[in-house]
Amino acid sequence: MAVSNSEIAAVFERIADLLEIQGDNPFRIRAYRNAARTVQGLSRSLADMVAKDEALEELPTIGKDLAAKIREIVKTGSLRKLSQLESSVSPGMVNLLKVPGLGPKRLRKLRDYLNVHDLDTLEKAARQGRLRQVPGFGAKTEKNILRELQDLQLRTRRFLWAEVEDLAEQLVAYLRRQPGVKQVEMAGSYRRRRETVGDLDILVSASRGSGIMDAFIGFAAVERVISRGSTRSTVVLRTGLQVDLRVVPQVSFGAAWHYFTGSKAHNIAVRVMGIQRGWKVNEYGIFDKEGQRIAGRTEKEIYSLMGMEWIPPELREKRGELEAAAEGRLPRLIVEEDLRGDLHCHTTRSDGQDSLEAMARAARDLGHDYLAITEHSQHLRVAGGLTADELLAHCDAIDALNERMKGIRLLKGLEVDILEDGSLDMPDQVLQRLDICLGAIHSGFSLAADQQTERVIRAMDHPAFNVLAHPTARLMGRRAACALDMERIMDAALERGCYLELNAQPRRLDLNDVYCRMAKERGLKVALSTDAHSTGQLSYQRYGVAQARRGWLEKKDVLNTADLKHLLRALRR
Ligand code: DGT
Ligand code: CA
Ligand code: CA
Repeated sequence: MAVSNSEIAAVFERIADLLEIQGDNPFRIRAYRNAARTVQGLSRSLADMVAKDEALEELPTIGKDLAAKIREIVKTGSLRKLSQLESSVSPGMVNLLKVPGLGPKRLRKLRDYLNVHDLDTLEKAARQGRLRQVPGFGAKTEKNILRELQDLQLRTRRFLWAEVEDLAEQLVAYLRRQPGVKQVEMAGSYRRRRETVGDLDILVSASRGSGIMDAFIGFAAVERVISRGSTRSTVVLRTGLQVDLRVVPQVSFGAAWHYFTGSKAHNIAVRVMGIQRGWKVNEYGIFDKEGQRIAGRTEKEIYSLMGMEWIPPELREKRGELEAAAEGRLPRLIVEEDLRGDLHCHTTRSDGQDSLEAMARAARDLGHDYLAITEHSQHLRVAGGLTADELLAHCDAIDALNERMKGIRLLKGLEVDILEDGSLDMPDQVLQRLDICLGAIHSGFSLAADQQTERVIRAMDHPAFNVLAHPTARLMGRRAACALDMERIMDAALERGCYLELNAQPRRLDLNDVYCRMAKERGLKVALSTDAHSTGQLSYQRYGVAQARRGWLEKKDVLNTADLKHLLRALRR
């Protein structure tokens, strides 16, 4: 089976991590990270491009050297360069890189002073209060590291939803192609669209003697088999992702699908409702007192027997969905087609990989009515942030393209840094020229909750401010959310006519589901934006929509479901 783009991106990320530990050249490290991002955001399969002998060198950020590496990965399934690096860096050190706030420089210091060489020795040193004795480390850092270590343990072995998407889709398609197979469906957290998944759960119904288990174990991305039975098998894929496959009879497929979709809390609540009616509810169906199966073939049967509408999987977290379904007041969840445009993206003018025109065309091809161009401001130097003059020139370029190009309207925007005192990193008269102003925290992540909240509210006081971009600044698996009083921030946004973003980048998905719901309940609209850094990433809207649905959002709760006229009106404060 072909190597997926995600697998190639993961190889590049890993090389960058290892080089970083070795203290290699920062430009080289960045080149690998940029390449990983390009690969992840591509709309075409690299394996396909290699098979057709297309020029990979023409992709942004991919030079001759990286193109050769991609070919090697596609053709051999591995990369010699990575194996060499892996054997020269200890696995303990590699793990330490996962601790947020511990860059390679600090890691080397801890190694030299305290002989910290893996997570265990780090934890021990922190507990004994020895970290604070190292120059540049204090008691506060020590406490933060201990907290991060606990978080890390909770997070281990979970994958971003988007990271497993390719493989999950390929595996399901592969299983559906097997002879004798009647139905194949994904269940578990993947189907509920949680932002991360622990493992994949797949259900199959197949005719007797179909050999489906052999086919499953024979899937090319399988690395090892953990268990193998006639109705259940578990394997681990090359990426480390575990997959459970269960074979269930068609008469109880709906019951099994419901059961293995979860969540566990939702299931238990459904079972209790059944017991109250004198029924038995399990993965084989709903059974009456005589033991007769009274539902089980479809999920709809199960819910309707309980007197409920069918509940979309994204809502099955026992957060009031059963009551809502019983009373016929489930939300009409937003779908991708409701979105009319995108309010956050970057071009080559700051740290994006595609030109202004390419981004505009790609957005138009997706059917968008509008696209906001929102480069960084100069405080964010590493991302090519713009000065006032540069932004004004960029606005001219956007105006000129709007003149020339039909079928989409580009909005002049900016993702301006919110400085530590809450002021915006751009003069007022320049901000006035914009159609939309996003504000974002890109530094000072560890301020105490009070200060951080004040900082954000002060930024929203600025009359040009429209949307708080990726509000908590979290990067899943890499950086914890900023401490913020989100209720206060939402109230302040409402008072000022500002909005909060739901950033659709798979590692951000910020706001999370709970905060989306909190916004909806306050009547605060959310801007669902991709923050695309390439044309391919404009389709990340699907990740944002999934998170929005988990947060109970409907079309009316999302700012960019409005047409251009109403959007512009909503951006006027
Ligand atoms: P994950 O894999 O950690 O991202 O989360 P899930 O929700 O996919 O959990 P997983 O893979 O352990 O189990 C899949 C589903 O099976 C789960 O969502 C609900 C169901 N399930 C598992 N264990 C139990 C249980 O003890 N009781 C009930 N009622 N359901 C369970
Ligand atoms: Ca699972
Ligand atoms: Ca499982």
